Order: sequence, then C-alpha cells, then structure tokens
Amino acid sequence: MSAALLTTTQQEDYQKNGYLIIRDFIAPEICEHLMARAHQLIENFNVADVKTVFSTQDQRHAKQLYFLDSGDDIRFFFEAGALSQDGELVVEKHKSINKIGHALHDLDPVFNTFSRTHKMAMLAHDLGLRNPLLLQSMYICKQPRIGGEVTCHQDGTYLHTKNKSVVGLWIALEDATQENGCLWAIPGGHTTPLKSRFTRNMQDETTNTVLDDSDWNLANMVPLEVPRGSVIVLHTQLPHMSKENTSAKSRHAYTLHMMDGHDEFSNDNWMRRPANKPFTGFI
Ligand SMILES: O=C(O)CCC(=O)C(=O)O
Repeated sequence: MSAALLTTTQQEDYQKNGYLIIRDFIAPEICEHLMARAHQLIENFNVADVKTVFSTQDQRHAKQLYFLDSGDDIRFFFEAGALSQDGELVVEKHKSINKIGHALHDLDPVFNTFSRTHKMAMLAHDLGLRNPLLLQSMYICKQPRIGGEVTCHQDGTYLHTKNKSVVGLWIALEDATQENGCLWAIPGGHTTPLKSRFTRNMQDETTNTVLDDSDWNLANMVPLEVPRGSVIVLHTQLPHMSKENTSAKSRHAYTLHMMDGHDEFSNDNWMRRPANKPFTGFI
C-alpha cells in the first residue's frame, strides 16, 4: 500500500504537533449510522445490570472488574452526574451513558465494519504503522449538561507499548465545539516523555505511577473544534483533555486506538486480552 491518504504536509504537521485534524473523513450518513447503532446498543443495555461510573477525576471505575475486564467486551459506563448517591438514574437512559467500550470494533458488526474500512487501513499505513493491530474502541457520548471532564493525559499512560507506537483516532460524529466539550491539546506536547503509567497487577490491583510530577502547562492547550465527520489523529504522548459539557448539546465521538504490529503491548497495561482473543488488524 503506497502513501495515498495523507499529503506530505499532513504527515509533517502530525510529526510537528502530535495531532492531525482531517475534515470530512467520513460522510454525515456514516455518522448517523454509527449514532443509530450506539442508540440501539444503549436501548438494549439493561441499566440494572451494573452501574459503573467513568470518571477521570476520581478514577472510581479503575477498581472495578466491570471496567478492567472490558477489553474484550462491550460495556457501558455512566456519567457521574447520571446517578444519585443511592445509585438511581436521575436522567433518562439515553442521556446517562458516558461511554461504551472497549471492543466494539471486534464484537459489534456495525463498528467492526466501520473500523476496518480500507480508508482506515490507509490512514494507519500513512501514519507509519506496519501490520497495525486494533487495540480498543470507545463510543463517547459527552452527554448534555452532565458530560464529565476528561483530565489532561497522554494515551500512553493507559495503553503502553515498548516502542510508543500507539495512535488514537478520535472521530467526531457530531460537531465538537468549546460549548459542548471539544478536545484540547498542547501542540508539540508529544515530545514530553510519559508523565505517568497506569498499570494492573496479577491480583487486578491498579496503580498510577507518577514518573514526572510537574504540572501540565495547561495555558498552552488549544481547542480542537471540529465539524462532524472529522478525525483527529492523536500521538501516544500528546497531552490532551476535554472540559465538562454544560451545554444542551451532546458531543458523540468514536475512538479507535491501534499500534504497530512489530511493537510490544506491555503486559502490565490495565487492558488485557485472553490468549484466545488476541488483537487483530484490518482484515
Ligand atoms: O472524548 C473525550 O472527551 C476525551 C477522550 C480521551 O481523551 C480519551 O479517551 O483518551
């Protein structure tokens, strides 16, 4: 496969900034199709099953096996503001889910097909990934009024590989603006070494090890406002975040993380795959 999707300028921009925005990467109809599928998945999800909140502020999800064992499953995580102190839903079901993860790309036919299109494979190729492996997928809702903040982080903290080859694709299914909680990133911040690592041991205990306790220079963050259908490519060491969504609009996005198949996925990552369900590529 020859470089065909990205121009040299786009490749240079990615190297320089640690992120790249490609507008009109997918058609509005595809955005609708993915949103309709996520709606259906939420419809079929039994709220009474498990109520796990995803919060990057107190990391309460990180101690629960429902989260830790979601690497080869499709699981649902709530916005903190969706549940009362007694664990009862205080908003309607479709407005309560923070995200769905982490194996939509493997287990759901719609997301599987979408994640493995030729265009995705071309993008991975143009980003320099050899024999790319798909690691995780997330459908992120950033719900109106209660969409939680995602604090500044590098994806390599959570998806660590020996040669730092992880690349995230963040695809806007709705317009993402400062109003509804778009991504923010520090241009060029991907040259900053990893500031922390989030690991899991054989007893399923998780640890956040700080490697550099200096503060992020949040003043250097720029908003990455994008129209629906855009993809934002994220380098594994790029510091990025999103603020709360206090607006009346949701901000749905689909994310897919992949790595170079010649790299080594660290076995103390929180996410694990059983031996009979290894990561696979685009085919
Ligand atoms: O979609 C967002 O608001 C942030 C997502 C993100 O940074 C992540 O999941 O790593």
